[in-house]
Amino acid sequence: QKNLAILSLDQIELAKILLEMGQSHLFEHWPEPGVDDDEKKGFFDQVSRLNASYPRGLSAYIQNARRLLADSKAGKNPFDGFTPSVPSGEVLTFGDDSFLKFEEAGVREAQKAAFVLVAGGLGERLGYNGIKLALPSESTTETGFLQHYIESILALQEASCKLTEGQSQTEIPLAIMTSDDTHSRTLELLESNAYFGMKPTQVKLIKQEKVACLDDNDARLAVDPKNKYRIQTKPHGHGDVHALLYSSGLLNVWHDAGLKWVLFFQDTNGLLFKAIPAALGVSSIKQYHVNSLAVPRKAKEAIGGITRLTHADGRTMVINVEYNQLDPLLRATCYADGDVNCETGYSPFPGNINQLILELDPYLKELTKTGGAIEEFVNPKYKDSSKTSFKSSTRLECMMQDYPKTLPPSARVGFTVMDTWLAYAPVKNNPEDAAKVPKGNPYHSATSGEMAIYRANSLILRKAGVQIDDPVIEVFNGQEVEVWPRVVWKPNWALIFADVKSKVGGSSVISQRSTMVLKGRNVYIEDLSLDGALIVNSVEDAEVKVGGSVQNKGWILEQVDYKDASVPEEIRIRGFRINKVEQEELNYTQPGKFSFKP
Ligand code: UGB
Repeated sequence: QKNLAILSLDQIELAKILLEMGQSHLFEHWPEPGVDDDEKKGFFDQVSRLNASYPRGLSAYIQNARRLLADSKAGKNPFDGFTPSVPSGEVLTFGDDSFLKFEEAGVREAQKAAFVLVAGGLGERLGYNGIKLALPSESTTETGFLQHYIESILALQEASCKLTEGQSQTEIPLAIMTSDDTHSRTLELLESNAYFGMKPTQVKLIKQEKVACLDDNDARLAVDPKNKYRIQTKPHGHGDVHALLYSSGLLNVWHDAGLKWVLFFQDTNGLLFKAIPAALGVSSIKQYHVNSLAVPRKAKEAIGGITRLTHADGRTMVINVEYNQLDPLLRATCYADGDVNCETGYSPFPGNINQLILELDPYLKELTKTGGAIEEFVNPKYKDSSKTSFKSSTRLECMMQDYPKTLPPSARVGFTVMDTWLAYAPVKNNPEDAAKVPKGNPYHSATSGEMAIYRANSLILRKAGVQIDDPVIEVFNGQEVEVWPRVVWKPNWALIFADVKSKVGGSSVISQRSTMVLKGRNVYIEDLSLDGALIVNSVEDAEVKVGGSVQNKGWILEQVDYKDASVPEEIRIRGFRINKVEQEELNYTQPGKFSFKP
């Protein structure tokens, strides 16, 4: 009471909310006015932020927490009354006619799209000290994930405008969700690299706030152990992205600008943009309000499973069931063996890769109702079976893929399955954990993420008629991986399969030990025989034909131990470094037509 005198009117309102919500313990230890007054004001600044950043405020958070904690204590199953079954979706095969049709439709639609990158996670599982967006996606060109994403969006923007002769907007917006853990480093990465060619106004950073931690089943907010004038906070999860897009006004801006699609994606998937055009084409042709990208999933793999849930009362939805919930749900219903592979060698439930495509208009209408609030969950670690106290404080969490849970049955919710080699190779696990992944399951490490890029590019070239040697198996950081020729191209060289086909001709051959880097829009490969390293750099207006026999000592992969602290972390976590012994490097800096044939 005595401390009220030092507070502003707004702060007094907040104090009342806290008292009404049973949070008086937060002030119990406060000394007389005059002592630590700045800290006390700082406390209310924090409470004000917590209140403003949660849909319907802090009291709603506490109420939701009480309800979810009571459900958790009672052992209530979130899937009560629901029976899971295998859903049907669009299954695409790379390179066939329908794939090409979807890709073209996707490129056409792209200029009506906005991209949203969720990058607030620190990536504890990877244990990398920097932000994941700065990590090289591969070490041949050392292109970081953010750079690759931005260059892909720019290439898409250009291709889309070209295809439709610039009928509408020409700048595809990119929103990046950051958090206190990643915000300043993401901004710095963009600023120190001139936004990787994007206009700074095209990129919007939206920062998610953490949420208050909870000490007990009454949802008493936890005092920060490091500062008695602060509430302890933890991340709320990637589901925050919906509320932030709504509250920042971005969705309205995009809607008013005539955009039609919002595409969500994660921080470390170097393959993703190979899948995006076709997936967007599916959304457009099938008129999906929600389209989730999926890949065949190995049973027990740490990615959610897309499942049809049918309730006893007739309700039905197609939704991601998170990996830790899928097995118990299946066992408790009609799949006695739980999450196991079927005769295809994969789980019958496709794997969610958290790439969502939402149609903007119905999305905005829904968020106008909900404010972007997403169904949450709580995962307290109880001290004992009485479930009355926690080992450490907990908090509510939410996931962006749970957005469809609140949609009416009339919503058109679908999914698109693509080959894993084409669409999904995230970098999530540290070398030690990756090496322990059960045999046959993906490592999801920096090593496998990089190798997957070479494999995808090699397979795409093969499909376009280039003869590519088979890979060899090598072990890096305890992980057995296929090593294909290190083929890398910039997104503006080829975005979709039709681009690749138009840029390789004749009969070309690439040996397994080769490296090929293509930087330049108009580089054409014709009758090339490559055994070594070939690097082509060319300006926009140069048209370059590369062929003939290129042979040199090439670039060699050398083993590195992840425990060797003398090696930079980015390299160590892959288990190899590239020794650039010898290469043919071609640089075309002037406009004109050129031909290279040694
Ligand atoms: N992220 C945020 O932006 N904010 C947060 O508070 C937390 C994360 P993780 P997760 O693709 O393999 C997801 O930690 O959550 C960003 C799906 O739920 O890498 O364990 C973070 O920066 C799962 O169904 O993954 O699992 C990153 O970009 C499956 O699809 C993204 O959110 C799995 O990803 C994902 O965070 C997968």
